This record gives sequence, structure tokens and C-alpha cells, in this order.
Amino acid sequence: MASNLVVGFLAIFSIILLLAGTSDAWLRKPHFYASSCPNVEQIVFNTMKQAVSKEPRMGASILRLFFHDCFVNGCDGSVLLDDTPTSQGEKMAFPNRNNSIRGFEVIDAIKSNVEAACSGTVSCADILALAARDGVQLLGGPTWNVKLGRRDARTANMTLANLNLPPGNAPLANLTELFARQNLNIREMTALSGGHTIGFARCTNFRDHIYNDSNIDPNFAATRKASCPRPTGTGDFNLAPMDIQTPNTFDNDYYKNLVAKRGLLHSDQELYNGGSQDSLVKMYSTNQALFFQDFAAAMIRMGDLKPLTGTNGEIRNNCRVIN
Ligand code: HEM
Ligand SMILES: *[C@@H]1O[C@H](CO)[C@@H](O)[C@H](O)[C@H]1NC(C)=O
Ligand SMILES: *[C@@H]1O[C@H](CO)[C@@H](O)[C@H](O)[C@H]1NC(C)=O
Ligand SMILES: *[C@@H]1O[C@H](CO)[C@@H](O)[C@H](O)[C@H]1NC(C)=O
Ligand SMILES: CC(=O)N[C@H]1CO[C@H](CO)[C@@H](O)[C@@H]1O
Repeated sequence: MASNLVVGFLAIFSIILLLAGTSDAWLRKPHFYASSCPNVEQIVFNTMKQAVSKEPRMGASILRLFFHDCFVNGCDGSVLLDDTPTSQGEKMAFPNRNNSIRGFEVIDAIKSNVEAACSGTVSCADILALAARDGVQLLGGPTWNVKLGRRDARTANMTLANLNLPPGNAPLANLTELFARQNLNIREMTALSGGHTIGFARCTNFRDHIYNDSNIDPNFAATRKASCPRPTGTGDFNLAPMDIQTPNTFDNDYYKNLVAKRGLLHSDQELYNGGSQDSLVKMYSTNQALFFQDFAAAMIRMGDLKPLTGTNGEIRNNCRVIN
């Protein structure tokens, strides 16, 4: 009897410890809006579906938007804020500027559809987290449960965006450090980089790699040079697919390309250049299921970054401006 009681207490006690110990106790998965906005996931999905069928690249652009939100003070919708005369947003940070990050109109459309159904309830940060998940799935990738309950920042920080967002010419050590800063390990970094199986990059971001680096397939380099002239300032905005085979399909081609030395960015090829990530890249290149599993898990971890919860922040009425 007495020992049963002790065992029971121990069990309850360890459950409490477990709950207190999980880093994600703050977000109720995934039913945060179950009574306040029961259709939110459907509304986001339907609007994303329309946007992606109109322009498949939008799935990629929204995924990147979420990444750039989370790496600057957590997933708090800060990246969505426009500049105002008195406060600078993050849209002019170097990795974001000149409309390199895009998809704001789609987020606006989702927000207005969500507001029509449940006014003043769902944060822009949560909308972005859901939309990124849906974009990946709509292009053929994995899906996952998005933890909800984030609130929106009342500030943005362009300086921090410049410091925290990885540049396309970064070496492996720098990439590793930038992800470690966000408590993401190197395996999670390599999995998340698989986001580059969709979307496009500008000549200005891969010019040096195709003209100056030697760890690149010469035929691939020649193909890319055809639409990315050498002199700076010429064709800077010309686009190339991050995955030369299927830029609108979320698959494991990114890793196959790295193994074949067809990474588009210098930073991409750093993951398969004789270093610590070679074996994982090789594994993902032959095991898409493993990549999908790791990618989904890492997206959830990235989505957990420094959330505003409770009464912190706000639920923005318009994703571009604070209330
Ligand atoms: C590992 C470090 C990373 C670096 C250095 C990097 C860098 C870049 C660069 C330079 C571009 C092209 C931007 C342009 O030319 O306008 C790009 C595009 C993109 N990135 Fe990353 N990125 C990284 C990680 C990630 C992660 C973690 C994700 C998402 C999970 C992601 C998703 C994307 C997507 C989807 C695009 C294409 C966007 C579009 O077509 O609109 N990237 N990235
Ligand atoms: C923005 O981030 C930088 C770098 O962490 C920090 O020094 C600065 O105080 C931040 N600015 C604001 C307005 O929070
Ligand atoms: C890599 O990190 C070092 C040290 O922080 C920095 O000086 C250098 O500019 C970075 N290089 C790139 C290409 O980001
Ligand atoms: C390649 O390297 C040379 C020498 O360091 C440099 O002048 C040039 O700007 C680099 N980039 C390209 C696209 O040639
Ligand atoms: C290629 C390029 O960088 N173009 C523009 C990007 O945005 C800055 C700031 O607005 C402009 O000065 C550049 O000309």
C-alpha cells in the first residue's frame, strides 16, 4: 500500500518535472485558438493554397520570411513591420533589402481573412508560422503541428537582423555560430538549410561562388554564369533556382546537388566541402524521409525561439504596423 502510494507520488512528481522542464510549455499545441478562432488553420491554408497556385515560389518566400523573423529576437512578427518616420523596421537589413524578402502581401491577405472570421485574436507571428508550414506542404514537403500562442512584437531591430541573419558567403564556422546563437545545433542547421530545395537567389548572392570558388561543378558554374555576368552591378537581380532540378518542389534534391558540387551559394556548398556535415548531407541525399523528419522537427524548434506570450507584446491589427 505505502509503496504504491510512493510510486504514485513519484510518477506524478516526475510528470510535473517533465512539464516544467520542457522548453515549449509556453505554447499550447496546436489548439491555442480552438475556441477563439477554430478555423484559423483552414483559413491560412486556403489563402496559402491560392497564393502558391498563382506563384509557386511564394511557398519558398514565406518560408524564408519565417526564418528571418525567428532569427531576430524570436518569432514575433518583427520582420513584417514597415519602416515609419520614427522607427526602422528590418526590411532594410542587408539580407532583406531590395525586396529580397517577399510575400508581405500574402501575409496581409491571410491576416485580413483571419480578421474577418475572428477579429483581434490571432497574432501575425502565428500566421507566419502556419503559412510557412503550409507553403512547404503545398510544394510537396512534410507537414507538422505548429505550436501556437505567439504574440506580436512592438519593436523591430535592423541592427540585430544584420548581425544574426547568415550571409550567402559565410564559411561553415560562421554559419554554425549563427545557429548556435539561436540554440540550434549543427545538425538542425544542416536540416533547415534544406529549405533551399525551393526558391530562387539573386546573382549578387552567388556571383563570387560561381566565378571564384573551385569546389563547384564546372558545367553547373557555366550554366549559372550565362545569366549572372561577372561585373558587379550587371544583372545583380537576375534569379537562379536554388535547386536546379525542381525549385518548386520540396524534396531532397538540395543535398543531391551538394554532393554533386552544385550548391548555388557559397554557404550551401560549405555543408559538403570536406567538413563535419558531409556525412549527414550524404545521408539526406539518399534518404528523403530522414530529411523530412529532421526538417519538421527543426522547424518546430526554430518556431520556439524566444516567443512573446501572455500579456507581452500584442495582437497586431495590421501586420505591418504596431497597434
Ligand atoms: C544556413 C544559412 C542560410 C543562408 C546563408 C541563407 C542565404 C540565403 C540567400 C542569400 C538567399 C537568396 C536571397 C536573394 O538572392 O534574394 C536565400 C534564399 C532562400 N532561403 Fe536561405 N539561407 C540560409 C538558411 C535558410 C533557412 C534555415 C531557410 C528556411 C528553413 C531558408 C530558406 C530560404 C528560401 C526558401 C529561399 C528562397 C526564397 C525565395 O525564393 O523567395 N534559408 N537564402
Ligand atoms: C538592437 O540590437 C542591438 C544588437 O543586439 C542592440 O545593441 C540594440 O540595443 C538593439 N536596439 C533596440 C532598439 O532594441
Ligand atoms: C565570419 O565571422 C568572422 C568573425 O565573426 C567575421 O569577421 C567575418 O566577417 C565573417 N565572414 C563572413 C563571410 O560572414
Ligand atoms: C573574385 O576574386 C577576385 C580576386 O580576389 C575579385 O577581384 C573579384 O571581385 C571576385 N569576384 C568575381 C565575381 O570575380
Ligand atoms: C543592387 C542593390 O543593392 N540595389 C539597391 C538596394 O537598396 C539600396 C538601398 O535602398 C540601394 O542603394 C541599392 O542601389
